[in-house]
Amino acid sequence: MFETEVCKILNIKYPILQGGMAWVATAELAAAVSNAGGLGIIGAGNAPAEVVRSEIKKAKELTEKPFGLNVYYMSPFVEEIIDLVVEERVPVITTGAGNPGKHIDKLKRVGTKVIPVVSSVALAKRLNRLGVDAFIAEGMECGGHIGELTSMALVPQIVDAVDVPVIAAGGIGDGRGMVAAFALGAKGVQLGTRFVCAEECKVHKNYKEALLKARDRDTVVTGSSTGHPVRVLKNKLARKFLEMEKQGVPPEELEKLGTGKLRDAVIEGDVVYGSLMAGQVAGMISKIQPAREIIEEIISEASMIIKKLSEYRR
Ligand code: TUI
Repeated sequence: MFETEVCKILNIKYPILQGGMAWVATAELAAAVSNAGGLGIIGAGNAPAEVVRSEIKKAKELTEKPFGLNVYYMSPFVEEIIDLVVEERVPVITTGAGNPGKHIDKLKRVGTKVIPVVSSVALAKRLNRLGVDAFIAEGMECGGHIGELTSMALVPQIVDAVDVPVIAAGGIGDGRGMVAAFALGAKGVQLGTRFVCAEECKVHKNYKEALLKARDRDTVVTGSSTGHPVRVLKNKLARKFLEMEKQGVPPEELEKLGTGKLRDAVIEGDVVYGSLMAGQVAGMISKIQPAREIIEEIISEASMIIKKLSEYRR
């Protein structure tokens, strides 16, 4: 069930990807997702290549299945990270916050699948011509660094613009979201926030508790004025950031306010002055579960929904 082109390209059982979240998506989480039949993805974030190398090696010890690495293109270490991907023969990379165009040939030569995250049709069209393997269309319901369009509007427009499979991300928290994404033309889904609440995710317990407590309107977008909008759970840091933006504080100063705050939340458990990146689905996540259970639950919900929907045709 649900064996789509995405499964074939990535050599996985279920077309479910775990977002490659900086600081959050470690080898343990990625391996657990891959072992459960999805694609686990390590988040390189701004980490130096040697730190990322040790995560890749750990993932290889924990799983025989394919896994991915998310390469964050605003990182100062992008070139070293790409060399590392080639050296370690990482099976798949997803790329965020930039254009991976110049690395595609090099990666294809060693068989690494390249899946850019896009939030607009223009970038998708450019990368489509360079021969990427698939796209992740990321709506603004996502946590972290986001674009402007909602998944509902973005996904079908990306599907129409490219000739490789599209994976939907943003606003997907369960089997209902998966079926909705498939209705829009997606051949796979990526979830971030739900996997932060996986047992194997090693974020500080305060971060998980904040997610479990969150309600529908508890995320906000900070940084719209700096050109780097970021969705986070509301807390003192987010309120201070928004207040300073309203006062017209210059982008450089605002960027300084955000530096290191994701680490403070993930590692130190600072839920007051840390950056609690989270998607709009935070309000529908109510328990900590093993990654395998999350995946199996999503698949079984999705199959039941499709069965029910088919009754509308009678
Ligand atoms: O990258 C993400 N989400 C992220 S990165 C992140 S780490 C961070 N830490 C502190 C402050 C800010 C971020 C947290 N969440 N998503 C992938 C994504 N990429 N969404 C949108 C884009 C994107 C944006 C612009 C991709 C390409 C692009 O422009 C490239 C071009 O050439 O036009």
